[in-house]
Amino acid sequence: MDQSNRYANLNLKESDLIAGGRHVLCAYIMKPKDGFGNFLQTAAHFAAESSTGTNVEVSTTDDFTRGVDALVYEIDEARQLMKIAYPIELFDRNIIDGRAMIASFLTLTIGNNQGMGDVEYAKMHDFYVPPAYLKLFDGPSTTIKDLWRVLGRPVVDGGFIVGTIIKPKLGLRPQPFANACYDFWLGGDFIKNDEPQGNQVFAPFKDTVQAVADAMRRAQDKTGEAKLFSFNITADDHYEMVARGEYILQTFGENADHVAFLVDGYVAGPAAITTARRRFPKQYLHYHRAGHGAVTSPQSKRGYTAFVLSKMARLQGASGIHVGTMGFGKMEGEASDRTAAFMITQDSAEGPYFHQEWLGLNPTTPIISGGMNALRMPGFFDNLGHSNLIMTAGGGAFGHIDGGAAGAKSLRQAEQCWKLGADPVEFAKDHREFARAFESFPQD
Ligand code: CAP
Ligand code: MG
Repeated sequence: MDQSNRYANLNLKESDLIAGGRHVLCAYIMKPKDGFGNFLQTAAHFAAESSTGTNVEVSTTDDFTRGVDALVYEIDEARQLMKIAYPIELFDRNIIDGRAMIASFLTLTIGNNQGMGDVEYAKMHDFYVPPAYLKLFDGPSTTIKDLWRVLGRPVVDGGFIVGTIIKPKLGLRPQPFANACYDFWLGGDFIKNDEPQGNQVFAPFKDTVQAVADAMRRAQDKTGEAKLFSFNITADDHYEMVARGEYILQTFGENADHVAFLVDGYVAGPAAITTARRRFPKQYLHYHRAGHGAVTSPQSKRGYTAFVLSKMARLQGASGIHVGTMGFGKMEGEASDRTAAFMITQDSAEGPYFHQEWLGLNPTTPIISGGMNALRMPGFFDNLGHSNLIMTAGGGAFGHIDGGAAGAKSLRQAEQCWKLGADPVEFAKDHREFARAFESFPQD
């Protein structure tokens, strides 16, 4: 059934849609399946299935429903590009407070349309949020400024936060885990749980929390510096997440503001992010994106990009999100990763297809991680252009031949070397831990 006469209007101008302020705009790369409709017909069917329609006309349609149809307003078949305008009235809002929800945004824009019989593939590469809808999202309640404040640094350009992930990824019992924390904190600032670490039988959660709290107190006393820990509170059950967060804050006591909460936001979903954001608004909300590659990988032609994931995370209120290493680390990366790192930080930013004004919504920190070590950092910072961020290096710290503390110091020295524009070989002559990184890690 050709629905292009109803769900497409190529006379609509994007500038008018933006000026009208009543539409979310989404850009997709889409390929129709052979043997069905042409590009426009398939795009229109995609818009129908993503808003008010189905595969046949229904008798219950009335003028009002037609008024909230999603509309294809731009296509470029050669680039497989389609842009769809979604009236913001389509998106579900909370009954408790009228706030928006990412679950609804995804259900419509990346929902049934991912499995349509006449669509070979479709992937969202960018979206635009108008002010009337943007203001309904929570946005971040804490930012990197809160971490810089705890670290006793300037809250503007407080600089590079040297972080790690306690490795091995799993298997450490509570005391060896806390010992690794103490060791790293002798040289570093920030430690995170690895994404699967929680309440494994060999590392009971409460024992680990108590041991880490003690290690933090000892490391702070030893160094005279504040230290930070990002605890994984991810769970299927909202009340489990709350119970974990409450126990951590109670145990850390006077150091409660040294604690961030990590949520595996892709696998646990938007509800888990919002649980942490709303129940613990004072804690830095660390969005780990493990699993995102299933849809965001450049190899995937379905789903959405890592850029879109990062933009949704800022809307939801992530204080920081992993944005990849743009090919300088071990994980897949692409040019739009760099765009994502700016989109989530700036108040006025360009995306691959849309400009976005964030209207004062708090920024989200780029968290750089994945195969990073002292040797890979200068190239990475050259690419990004700044180091006002959190970098977590697990192997890059505990893989250092002199241990975690030396690994931490090598990471800090690597950033100093980049900032000074110094020659790494010359710089290494006066910085032992950085020099020993050359013996610890393969030179790419
Ligand atoms: C990094 C890491 C992070 C990845 C996630 C890991 O460890 O802890 O989960 O950075 O990827 O488990 O691999 P290493 P991304 O420092 O030892 O590589 O940041 O791209 O989401
Ligand atoms: Mg990890």
